[in-house]
Amino acid sequence: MSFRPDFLWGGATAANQCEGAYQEDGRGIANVDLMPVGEDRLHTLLGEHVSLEFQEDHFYPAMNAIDMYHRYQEDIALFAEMGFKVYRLSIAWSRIFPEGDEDQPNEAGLQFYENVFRECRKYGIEPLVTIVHFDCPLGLIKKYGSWRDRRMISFYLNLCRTLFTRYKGLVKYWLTFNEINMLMHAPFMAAGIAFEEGENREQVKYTASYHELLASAAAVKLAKEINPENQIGCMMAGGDYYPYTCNPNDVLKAKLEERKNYFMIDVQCLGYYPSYALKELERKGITLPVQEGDLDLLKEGTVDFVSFSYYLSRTASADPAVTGTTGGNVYDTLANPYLKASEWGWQIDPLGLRLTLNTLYERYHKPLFIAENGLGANDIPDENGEINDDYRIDYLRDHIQAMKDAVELDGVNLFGYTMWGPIDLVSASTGEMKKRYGFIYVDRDNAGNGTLKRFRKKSFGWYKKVIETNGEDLA
Ligand code: BGP
Repeated sequence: MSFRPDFLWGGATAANQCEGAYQEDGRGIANVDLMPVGEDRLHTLLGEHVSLEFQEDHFYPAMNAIDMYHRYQEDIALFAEMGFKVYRLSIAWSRIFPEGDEDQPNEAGLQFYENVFRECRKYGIEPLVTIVHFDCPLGLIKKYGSWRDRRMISFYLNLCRTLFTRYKGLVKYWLTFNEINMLMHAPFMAAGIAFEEGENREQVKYTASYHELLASAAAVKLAKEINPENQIGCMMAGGDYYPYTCNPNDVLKAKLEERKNYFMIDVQCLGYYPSYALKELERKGITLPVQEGDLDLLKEGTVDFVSFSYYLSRTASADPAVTGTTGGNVYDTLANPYLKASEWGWQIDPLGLRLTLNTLYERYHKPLFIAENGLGANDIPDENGEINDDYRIDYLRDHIQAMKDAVELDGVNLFGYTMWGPIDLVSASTGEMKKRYGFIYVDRDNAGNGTLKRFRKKSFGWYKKVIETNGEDLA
């Protein structure tokens, strides 16, 4: 057998992309609610000219999403039917602390997640909880400017303390921040940073990321204090960088690009800022607001395991004459002529997953978990209303084979896989519904029309068999 017998197979979602019910049971507004579909989405997620109020002529898909808030029982039953061992989901921070800085949590929000976890447990599904999957309560953005302000650490820790205490015995696996490096690429979407006129954006991003790293380290310590059984991971938007050619300049360029993504999880895994990052800060004239005790905290709060999302590899060239970019998870990359791409331009590279697993394992020697991987496609029901998504099966089969190779041939320690979006949900980058990832189809379109009815795609039965055979039968 390639995969360990207790390998955690499952799927991953994020609160704002599936729950909806954005104002129900005391939930507050968050950055993720304020990202409209259409041409204003991109600058908003980048933190430029962000409107902190809803605008009448815009459609905000997170408001209702796929209404999982009311349908979680039906959805978890479908996950259980596929044999899920794990379900990765996130907490909407503003359900628990509607403004973000209250002393006391909102009981209705806590009860909702307790119900969800109990529902998972009913089927023997292990919940894996992302504490923050991009969201930040609007109150914290307006009052403190979000993660630029050090006080965010204590608000975040309030949330963590509440969750670790309330769900002790129900939840054991936690991720402190989803795709933590995304803060550097999409600061408003990933961390609620709306830039002000004339401010030094690089400084803001590095300060905010410093605060998140301190918060993450403190959360790891707290989780262990509350329950030594807790296992805490970091989470990175992953994918190796390839040099465009074997010209050493391209090789160097690829390494430099890669570091921009690694420096944050380097801190979470190693417990200190790597020397290349310190040099980079020095060159840029950026200072970190270090206070007494911070560096010890980073050392004491390293993670137990490393999780990451993998959709694509990236390519870098030192030669400005090499142009031709293609879409990628939020930010573009040079197109790799050896690879095909999805309808959204994300290049499909299963071998890149094996390479990335190896890179991460060699870098940190910690257990690995693939927290996201999948294919966004515009599924069209056939004349019988069925979705024959063989393209999705092919994509997932090739990626699972690659991770099998990483385990079997390279000896990588991998303990779980949650594909992204087991049920169709709102796309983070575009806000579309038609960019579908699921095994389960949801009847809803980009404008929010549809019955919200769920039905199984062809890939549903395929994944069920993969789980049943612990990844042995991928046919
Ligand atoms: C990751 C996010 C997810 C998810 C996924 C797919 O960056 O963690 O929230 O959405 O990408 O991206 P998209 O929805 O843009 O297709």
